[in-house]
Amino acid sequence: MDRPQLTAKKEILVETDGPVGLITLNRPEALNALNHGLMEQLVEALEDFEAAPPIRSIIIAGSERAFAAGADIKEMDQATVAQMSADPHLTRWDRVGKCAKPTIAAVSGFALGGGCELAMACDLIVASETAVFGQPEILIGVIPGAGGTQRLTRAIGKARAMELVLTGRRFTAREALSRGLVNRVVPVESFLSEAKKLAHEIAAKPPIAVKAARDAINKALDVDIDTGLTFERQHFYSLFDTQDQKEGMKAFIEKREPKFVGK
Ligand code: DAK
Repeated sequence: MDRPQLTAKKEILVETDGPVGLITLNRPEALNALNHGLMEQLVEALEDFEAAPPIRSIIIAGSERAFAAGADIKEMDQATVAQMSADPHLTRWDRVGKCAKPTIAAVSGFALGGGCELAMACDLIVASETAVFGQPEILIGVIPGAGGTQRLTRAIGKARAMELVLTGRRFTAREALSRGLVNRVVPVESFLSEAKKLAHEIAAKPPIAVKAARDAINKALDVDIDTGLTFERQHFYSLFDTQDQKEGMKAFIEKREPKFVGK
């Protein structure tokens, strides 16, 4: 996996850059609207990267014009309740937020509806100055259905989430940054390279500790403080069973860079 590899899967492109896996959404004719085929391929690619030990972090990117303009409206306009709630469609959407490796959304252009939800399901978001976020589902007679009401509310608070979801108003990358929804806003020409830089930085860290940190941070959103602190402490102690903890502390004492092996 040393050299970049590129695989075309029709609706997505899959590439590796050393320890970083890159999934690029590839339906330009529909602004990367997330249809069943794309979601199926996206989850397949995520699972392949999860199963590949050399991959330590994963980027999900769109194009400059669109990260994703939402779920495919043309695929669901005539759907019944039974069709909408049928597996595996639903589980595919949930799968992204449950990825076992760190995920970064590289967002430029439209990130609307399911596109915004897909970005929020990732651990981190790098946005270009042209990124436009929004949950416009109310404008087409529904509400966010892939996490928008939950993740947006946790990220920016009830009052702001309420306003954005009830009006369907779009918001800019700068607004998203000021509300804590995205990690950084960068010039459009460098949104992917900045996401890669961040992905490589995380990929160089001890992976078992990275996973423990992600699990503990995610836990903070779901449980009371005492339960969260207990969870954190258990993960902290468990890391003393890893070679990377021994190496990390030894390297500090010996004043050298650590060599992490993922064990
Ligand atoms: N679905 C299907 N096609 C789309 C699309 C979408 N979401 N967004 C854009 N397109 C298509 C357009 O139809 C057009 O195709 P043609 O007409 O050329 O064939 C092409 O992409 C270019 O779009 P426009 O011509 O509209 O381009 P503009 O620059 O004028 O406008 C826009 C760009 C992004 C403002 C506009 O396209 C737009 O408003 N798009 C829809 C945005 C939206 O409402 N998104 C939310 C969709 S609802 C769930 C999982 C997921 C979801 C729910 C539940 N479960 C698992 C339970 C998610 C729901 C949603 O996302």
